[in-house]
Amino acid sequence: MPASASLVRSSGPAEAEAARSRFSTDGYALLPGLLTTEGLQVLRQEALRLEQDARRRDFRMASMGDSPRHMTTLGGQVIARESALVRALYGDPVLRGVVAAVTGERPVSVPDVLERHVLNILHCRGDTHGAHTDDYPYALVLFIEAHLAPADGGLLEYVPRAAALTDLDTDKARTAHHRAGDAYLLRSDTTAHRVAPLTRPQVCRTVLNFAYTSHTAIPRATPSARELYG
Ligand SMILES: O=C(O)CCC(=O)C(=O)O
Ligand SMILES: [Fe+2]
Repeated sequence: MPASASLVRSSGPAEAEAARSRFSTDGYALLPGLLTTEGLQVLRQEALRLEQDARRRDFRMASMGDSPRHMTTLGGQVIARESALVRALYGDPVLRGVVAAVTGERPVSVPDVLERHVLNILHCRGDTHGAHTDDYPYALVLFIEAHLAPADGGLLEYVPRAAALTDLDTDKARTAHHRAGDAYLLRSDTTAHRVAPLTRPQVCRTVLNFAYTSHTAIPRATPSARELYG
């Protein structure tokens, strides 16, 4: 396995400062090209291997305003067992340094392995990861496959400083487009967010979501993770 430091690019001071400032005002920060060319290649292979164990999910989530889930997922408990690479990357000091620089807090592994690192795959027209907030404060989302132009759907939609899911349908909502190799950090427990439906067939959006908590976070558990990844 390659040293995980070679998989992730650490940012320069100006870039880190821009991300920190954006995160503190909006609860969102883009980390463009966080994965190195090698990192993207290695994680792509790993995701393709892990995808074989992933499960199709099509339901509405009652605890999140009945928002839809049409996606294929693999939970952290399987990934922890099957992927030394993802386990190592989740704990990688360079990656955690990026999270600490942007959030201003030292990231701590979430206690529930199911939610620690998950794989989310959208690959059919209409696939969507509907409105929700996460159980833990920080989500670092790494883009593994993103064969998408903005018009193809799959945009992240989020509402800065608002946890009410209904705000996603107002003009308070923002959108963000990402390419393979990009990442973003989201203040995911207090920022309503969702992924817009794919509008075309033969496009694909695969992400790895790393959840982190902090020593100051108030523990909160909803049934949502077990419904989507259990
Ligand atoms: O795919 C994304 O951009 C969002 C993922 C997400 O919100 C989650 O896994 O909780
Ligand atoms: Fe989320």
